[in-house]
Amino acid sequence: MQQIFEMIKTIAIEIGDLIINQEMGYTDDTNTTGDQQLKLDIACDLLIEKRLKETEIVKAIISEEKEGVIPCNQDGEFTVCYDPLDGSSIVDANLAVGSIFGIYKGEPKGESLVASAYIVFGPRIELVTIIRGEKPYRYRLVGSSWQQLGAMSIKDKGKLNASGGTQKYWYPKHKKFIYSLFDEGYRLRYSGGMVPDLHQILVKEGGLFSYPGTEDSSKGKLRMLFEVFPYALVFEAAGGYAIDENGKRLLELVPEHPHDKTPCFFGSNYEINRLKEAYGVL
Ligand code: P6P
Repeated sequence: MQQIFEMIKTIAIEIGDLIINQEMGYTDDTNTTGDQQLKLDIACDLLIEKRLKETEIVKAIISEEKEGVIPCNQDGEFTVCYDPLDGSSIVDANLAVGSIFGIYKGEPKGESLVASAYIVFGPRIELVTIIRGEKPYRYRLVGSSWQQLGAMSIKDKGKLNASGGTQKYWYPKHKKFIYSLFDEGYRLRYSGGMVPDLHQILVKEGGLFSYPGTEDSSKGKLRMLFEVFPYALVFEAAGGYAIDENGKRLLELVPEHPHDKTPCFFGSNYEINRLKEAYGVL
């Protein structure tokens, strides 16, 4: 697994350069999910594809920006599903964005996720890696070397409420629940980039990130293989919880299609129990 993590460190530095130097602007293309693609999306996707093909233990890759499975190394062991630059549409506002990697052994699904990693491109470049059964570790790029900042953990209760989705389309039970947290004094911390928004809850050791099903999109917006499962592994290993709208562990879900989405809730014990109560799945 370290071979993949080391390559992701190389990818982090190279994407950091692309974010600074790559010409912005949209292409005429859209990805499988129908999102219009930025030239930066394409550049990051091609870079990651190239680097993962050079990584012997990678058997195949699936990108959020492309349809289908791309074969890499015949003797490889792992399938890497990745979102090359999540939140790229907010780069023009100079907000933090990130890259997300799910490392699967066998058919990609929640239970075959054996490791994950994410890179945060913010005021500093940071990386979190995790192997199933171990703690998540946080690293920061200092000059050209990576400084390990220790294991990440989540407390029983936090203070942050990262509430995603268009409020106009929230189901009444979700709106009532989210506002009940604000009535308890939770602070809204939501940038529209799931990587920095989830990283903040992990670094601040608690809170809730929610991207629910909504009246205009019953399965929400976030994709299981590239976004949801990798973070579910991090949150559970840090002592938090990661569930869907039925109170089921996200890592028990099986997508029918590689780009399938799911409502998702990540957070501390207290907030997740409050959500289960509000959704009637306690
Ligand atoms: P909304 C970015 O496009 C993204 O996929 C995630 O990074 C983020 O959490 C979500 O969309 C934001 O979506 O509907 O809240 O603006």
